Amino acid sequence: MNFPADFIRFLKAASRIAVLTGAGVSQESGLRTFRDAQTGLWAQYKPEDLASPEAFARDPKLVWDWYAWRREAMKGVRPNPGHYALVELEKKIPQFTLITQNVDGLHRFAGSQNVLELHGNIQKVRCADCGTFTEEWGDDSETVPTCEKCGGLLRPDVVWFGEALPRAELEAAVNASRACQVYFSIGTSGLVQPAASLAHAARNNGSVVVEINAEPTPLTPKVDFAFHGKSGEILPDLLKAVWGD
Ligand code: BV8
Ligand code: ZN
Repeated sequence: MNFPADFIRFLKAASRIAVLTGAGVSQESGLRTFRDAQTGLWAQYKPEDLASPEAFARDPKLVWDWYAWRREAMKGVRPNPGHYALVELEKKIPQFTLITQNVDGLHRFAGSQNVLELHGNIQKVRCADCGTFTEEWGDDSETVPTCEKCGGLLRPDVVWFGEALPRAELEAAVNASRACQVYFSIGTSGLVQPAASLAHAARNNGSVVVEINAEPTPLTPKVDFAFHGKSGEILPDLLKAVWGD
């Protein structure tokens, strides 16, 4: 991939960079993206219909099983070159904030340090009533495991549609987007709020906005630079073009 000279100059001079990633950066690790069709038993369901408090209230077992299936599908899944390129980028930039919508934990697994998980983490489980986190739970296939402390139902520690994002992470993400010199939107369709609005906070603060995505999105017409292709290929190319490694 060739990068424009002014883009390379911006990056070389940048000391404050914010990055928002979505499911697209995990696609080359073998994880289907949020809007890819679901497979097998789950093909009949739309993720948005399962990832909600209403769905969990209506049929907790169905929702619990869906997350158990997704956790199972993640076993053996490893970060790809795109994740590792972001680890390298963080080492080069004094103030680097990695904001992710992904719940797969692959950025931390790859070695990224300053990661804001806006939508939680699918590997973590908490009590729906008292909020107590738990590392292990019964695997009774008939019922949803319950909290040892209060008997409440356990649930994945992710943000469902209609639920508020974790305040500290969202605040840090907004501040990073407002303060950065360069903002990257990588592997996200830019449809989910409020994550999608971070790019506008960056634009309003005069940041250079860059999109790296397999296909155009509603953000594409508003960015300064758009690179369409696989993030697992473009990001390593970018590191090479700007820093030679
Ligand atoms: C909230 C965790 C309020 C769960 C997720 C109407 C208008 C505007 C907004 C709304 C509306 N109605 C409702 C809302 C709000 C709603 C929302 O935004 N809905 C959308 C769908 C319209 N938002 C919420 O409900 C949020 N909460 O607003 O609360 C509130 C406030 C105070 C108090 C109470 C309530 C909560 C949103 C969080 C939902 N949880 N995940 C789980 O995972 O099970 S979101 C889910 O979608 C995933 O986290 C995912 O990351 C996220 C976004 O999807 P993407 O990451 O973008 O993935 P997608 O598949 O869409 O795109 C992938 C892209 O990658 C594609 O473009 C593809 O081309 C590209 N790609 C593929 N391969 C590659 C690639 N790119 C590069 N390289 C590749 N190899
Ligand atoms: Zn409890």
